[in-house]
Amino acid sequence: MTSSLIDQNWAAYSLEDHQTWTRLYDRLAALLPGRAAPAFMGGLTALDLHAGGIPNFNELSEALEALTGWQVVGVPGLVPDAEFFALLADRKFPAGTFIRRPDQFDYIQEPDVFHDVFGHVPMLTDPVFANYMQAYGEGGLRSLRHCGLRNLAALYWYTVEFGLIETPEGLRIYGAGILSSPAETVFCLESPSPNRLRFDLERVMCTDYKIDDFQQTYFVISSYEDLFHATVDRDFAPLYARMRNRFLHGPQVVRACDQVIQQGTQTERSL
Ligand code: HBI
Ligand code: FE
Repeated sequence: MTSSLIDQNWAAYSLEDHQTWTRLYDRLAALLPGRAAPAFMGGLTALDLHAGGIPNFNELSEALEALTGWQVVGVPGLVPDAEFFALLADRKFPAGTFIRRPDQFDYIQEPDVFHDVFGHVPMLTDPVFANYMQAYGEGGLRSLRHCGLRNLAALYWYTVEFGLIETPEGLRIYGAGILSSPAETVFCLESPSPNRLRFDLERVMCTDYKIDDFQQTYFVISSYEDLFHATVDRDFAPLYARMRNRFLHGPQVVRACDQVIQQGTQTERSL
């Protein structure tokens, strides 16, 4: 397999690049207390991620490796599925090295260094979540042989990117797609619009999702242990055979068998 890995070339970032990081960081940091999951907040602290500028991947990897054995490696953008899964299975998280332009401040489709590092890397300090990410990579490689990629990708979407977790203090965010967006960080917890449903593996894997707007449904896990065991203790082959790479439910649907925490009004959209 050819490799997409590139050097971060940290010294080449401009002052404006670092300032974009700082502005994004400051805006998110003010919103995180009481909204982000404790594991995410702990990760920010443990890795000393701060508003000072774009982190150096070598230093970040050293700190992360000491905690959970993960590393952060540079990529130019989206990498092919098989390579993406192989990297996760090897406990290497591929992070985009570029940063969004100032005019893309609120929304960008390709994962940049802010989304990948600020959004994803803190959760990799949690030992159980770190194991889930590796298991996801291993499952991803198997999904390619079973034509299950589309259904497995929905699992990534509704957990790693847009997941919520229940805590004694209330719902909290652990999904990187939310935590790198100031607007969705507030919307996902406070808006009456989206559904908030209890996580169910098979339900999630056959649910379609929006990639260009706030989510219409968020799935809530009870713990990272539950999420890990729901996936590793399970043979996905029969699931893939049943689902056949198709989605059965639209992104806004609430079903009679769902465990509903809150049924959304579906009245708010915005990006
Ligand atoms: N590449 N850099 C990068 N980041 C991703 O999240 C990513 C990817 N390639 C493929 C991919 N995701 C999908 O296969 C998964 O989301 C399922
Ligand atoms: Fe992401």
